[in-house]
Amino acid sequence: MGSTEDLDYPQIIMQYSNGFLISKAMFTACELGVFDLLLESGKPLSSDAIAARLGASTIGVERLLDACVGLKLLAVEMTQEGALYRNTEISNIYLTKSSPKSQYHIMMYYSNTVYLCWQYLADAVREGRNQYERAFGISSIDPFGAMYRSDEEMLKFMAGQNSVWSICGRDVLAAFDLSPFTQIYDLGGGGGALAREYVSLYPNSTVTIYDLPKVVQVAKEQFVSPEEHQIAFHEGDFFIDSIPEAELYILSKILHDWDDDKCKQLLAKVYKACKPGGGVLLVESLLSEDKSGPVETQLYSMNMLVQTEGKERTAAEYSKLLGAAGFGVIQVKRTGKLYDAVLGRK
Ligand code: ASE
Repeated sequence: MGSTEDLDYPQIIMQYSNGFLISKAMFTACELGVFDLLLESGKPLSSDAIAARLGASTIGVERLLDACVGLKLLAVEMTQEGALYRNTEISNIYLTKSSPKSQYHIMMYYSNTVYLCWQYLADAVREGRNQYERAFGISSIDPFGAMYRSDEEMLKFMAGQNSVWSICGRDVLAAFDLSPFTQIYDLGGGGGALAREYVSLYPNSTVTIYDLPKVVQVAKEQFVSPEEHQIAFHEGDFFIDSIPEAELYILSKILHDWDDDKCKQLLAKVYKACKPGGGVLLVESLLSEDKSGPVETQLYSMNMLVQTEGKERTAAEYSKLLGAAGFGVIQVKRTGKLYDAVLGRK
């Protein structure tokens, strides 16, 4: 502790330098299906068996498995037949595709899309704008046009966003007693995982997912079953088309995509549509008032720079935007998790 060794190469600098190696090792094990195979198999497997089942090289797979053991994503036991690998409990829950709390899809989005954008972080910082042109050779005038540049990209984004709500959804929806509201619009509700959490927490409610037509189409086909009667859909662009009347509007990770002007425009439209006594629930990752943390939120804000027109904000900044649109009583609840909740009342 506190030796000159630490000063030569402090642990914190080494950890940060190696951060992307850690992410990529975990993402790659997910992508190749290591955790799915070990879950399915129900018994520990050798690197040879895993390589064969994954159709990958033994040399590569062995190295990946050992790194996962070092990262505590796998456990290894030595037997007479050699090393046998198995999932840890955390890997079973979060890294397998089929688990209800799977983070597989958000990891694939990070690994294959976010990662490419971060290649141009220096350019984003110099220019103060997103980097779709450099990263993908496409116009960045409409950030969601760029993010949804193909059906495959859109699907990856929707699945990724959905996976976040399987772990954070309940906390943000239970931050306030929303049971007085029964008619809800989830603006930009995408794949519907938050809507699903909502109707399960508040059984008397109906949630309408308002999103772009192509998003709604994919949500109906791939994410929400027609048996989920409390979830409905509305196709439109909330900046251009009208917003129907409701008691509560959810804007979950929407305002962080846009600059203050666009946020004010959208909130003013929501205020106009909102029933008296109704409200708007913002679900966002809040920065502390002096912006000194949390570090995850600061990093997300960098990501908003490379991918969108927005940024992460403080509770005071969101309150100001809500106030400018006409919303009165504004309450803030920090959940202690990644996403927080801000409620404005009309
Ligand atoms: C958006 C959310 C995300 C727009 C682009 C995004 C996420 C990744 N890229 O609204 C998920 C949240 N994660 C981060 C890093 O913000």
